[in-house]
Formats: sequence, C-alpha cells, structure tokens
Amino acid sequence: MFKGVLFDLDGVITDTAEYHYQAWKKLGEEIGISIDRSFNEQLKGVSREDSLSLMLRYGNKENDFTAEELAELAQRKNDYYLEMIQAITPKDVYPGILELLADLKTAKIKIALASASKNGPFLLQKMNLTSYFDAIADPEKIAHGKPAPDIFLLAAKEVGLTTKECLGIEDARAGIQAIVASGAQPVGVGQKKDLGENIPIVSDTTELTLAYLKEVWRE
Ligand code: B16
Ligand code: MG
Repeated sequence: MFKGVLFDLDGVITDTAEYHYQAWKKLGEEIGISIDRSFNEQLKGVSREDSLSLMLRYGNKENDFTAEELAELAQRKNDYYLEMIQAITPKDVYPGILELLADLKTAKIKIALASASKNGPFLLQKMNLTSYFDAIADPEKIAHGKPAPDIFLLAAKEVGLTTKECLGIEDARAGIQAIVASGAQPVGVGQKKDLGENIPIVSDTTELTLAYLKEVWRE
C-alpha cells in the first residue's frame, strides 16, 4: 500500500486553475497576446516565470522586454491573481477532497502539498485545510519546476518517504510528467486527451476516494 499522497493544489484541491487562466488572459490582453483555453493547458502546473516565457513565445514577443519589465509583468499577473483569490473560503474546496483528506489522516497515510504555487500556503489557510497537511513543499527551494520531478521529490522527502511509496495527484500535463519522472504513481484529474491514455484518470474529484486510490495502486 502507498504510504503518502502528494497533492497538486490548483485544479485538484480547488478551482484556482481557472483564476490563473483569467489572470494570464488579462495580462496577455494588455500586452497584445490573446490566449485561449487550449494554449492554457501548457501553462497549468508551470511556474509563474516559466508561464510568462511560454506566453511571450506564443505571442512572438519573447525578446521585447527587459529583465526588469519581465519581473513587473510577473508581478502584475500575480496581483490580478491575488485579487481573485481573496474571496476563497472552505466552500471552494472541490467536492470529495475534504473526505479524502480526512480518510487519509485516519488511515495514517502522509499528506503533502506539491504545488508549484508560491500562494499555496495562503490558499490552504483560506480553505481551512492547513492542518491536514504533514508538509508543504516550498517551490522556492527547488531548482526546476514541473515537468521536472523536483517538487514531488521534495514533498515525499518532507514527509519522510520515498516517491516510490507515494501517489501523486495532478490536473496538468506538466504535473503528470513530473510525478512519473519522480518515481511516484500518478493519478490524473481531467481528461485523457490532456493527461495521457495510460494512467488512472478521474473526470471529477468526487471519484477521488481512498477506495479508488487503493484500487489503482500497483504494488
Ligand atoms: P504562483 P499547481 C501552479 O500550481 C499553477 O497550476 C500554475 O498555473 C501557476 O503558474 C503555478 O502554480 C505558480 O503559481 O504564480 O501562484 O506561484 O497546479 O502546481 O498547484
Ligand atoms: Mg494544478
């Protein structure tokens, strides 16, 4: 049996993936880059700075800004995002997630956050979920963001486990790649066309029960 579950946040625990999209879209409009949901799949799970680079490349503007201007753009996107997430409450936790966290705790399975977001601790607090987490891996401490395995390796380490003993849950293509590269077993939230054909995928978080995780776990 697995001994730990490494959770992504945005798009797995709550709908903040949508707010990230809205914030990037707003910034894009201000600098003449129009993004859509299909392009946004590439940004999911990717760090703020890497997301900005991807968006500028998409709009053929990768050489248009100085380092200082890039920092301002990233800051501006985060300001828009922060404005949107102020109103988040425990009611915004996706259905089934609270029950899953409680069941994992009762079963003494470790729970760690493996989010690329620097706003992760703030969001857990807003949703009253902080006490369920045995560790929150700090994205500032890793060398490479998703799809590199670093954040999942750190999350497992912080709860005293190896990734081989853990499941990772993700809604992003880059995140699933990161889980696989780390040696943990992936479970996707979303659609096969975005996340892959050969891994367990739920279309909805209500399907993410402890029984389901046990069922898909390969010894
Ligand atoms: P921040 P996750 C990721 O969170 C988001 O999916 C991604 O859209 C965002 O750019 C990244 O966090 C960084 O977030 O700007 O708040 O530091 O999906 O890994 O929980
Ligand atoms: Mg995510």
